[in-house]
Amino acid sequence: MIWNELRDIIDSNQTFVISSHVSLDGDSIGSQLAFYWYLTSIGKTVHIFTHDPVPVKFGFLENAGMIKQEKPSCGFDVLVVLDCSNPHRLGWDEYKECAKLIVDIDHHRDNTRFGNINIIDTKAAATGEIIYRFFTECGIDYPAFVAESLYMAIMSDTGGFRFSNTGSSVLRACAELSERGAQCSTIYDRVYSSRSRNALILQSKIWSTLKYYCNDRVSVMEMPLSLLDELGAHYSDSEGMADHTITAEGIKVGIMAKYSPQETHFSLRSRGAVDVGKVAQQIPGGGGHSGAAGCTVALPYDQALKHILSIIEKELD
Ligand SMILES: [Mn+2]
Repeated sequence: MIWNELRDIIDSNQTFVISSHVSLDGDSIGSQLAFYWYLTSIGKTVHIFTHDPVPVKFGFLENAGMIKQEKPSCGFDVLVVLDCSNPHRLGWDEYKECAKLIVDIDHHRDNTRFGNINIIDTKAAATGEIIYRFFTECGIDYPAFVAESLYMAIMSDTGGFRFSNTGSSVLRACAELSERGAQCSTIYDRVYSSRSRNALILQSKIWSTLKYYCNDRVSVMEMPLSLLDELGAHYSDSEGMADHTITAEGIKVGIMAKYSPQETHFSLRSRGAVDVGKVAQQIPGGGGHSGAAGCTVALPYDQALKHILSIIEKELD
């Protein structure tokens, strides 16, 4: 069984680095913290190094302060990469030199299987759900704050249990996490109802850019990155706006665009009519799930938007 292989690697090594993708989200943070707890609880030496910092709203999670923005030096036994479809998304190129072995645990279907062991379950709603199963199936008993991290991971990647990946296995897992002490409404409030005042002003500006394209089947909202400085807002304050793009009737694809003068990042959303993961994959470096995906086009916004709309138009027909 795959868990035996994983446990063999863990048992026969001592020093670990945990990491995840750039621009951390609830799943990447919750998964890393749960795995960090497990490794430290059995006496391993563990560091968490990520390219980007933990957004403020996730800072309440136990051990969130252990997630450091340092480049790992060499000489670790194992690099554990969680919730990251390919090593470029780590944000640092030296990943291969930093450890003898790579463990890759993920649920993205475009995962490139870059590890020495790859535990990829594309049916899992979150990487946190895979780790929950690891703990459960191996009889690993964990404290309430770890249940909280796992709950956070699953809640985030299901959009607060609204997305189509919210099945019975997700709800059963979360029922147990709740029994183990995860404070569901507190976590929800921290993530979805604790925005700064500047964040709401930023979001109101983003809402005001809403436009419809492709015979009202695609909706687009945009944010120039310069707006952040102007308003004193953080990049993470715009998180969640992509999910709003898909909420209007008749919309098949929602686009949230964030751009600098040189390049444009698109977050894509769909409710099933179009596989936006496939759309994103047509841009180098892009990818994701069928309902939520992302890509970066190395063009100014207007040109980049034309390009992505032309790809989506083909998928709509
Ligand atoms: Mn995830």
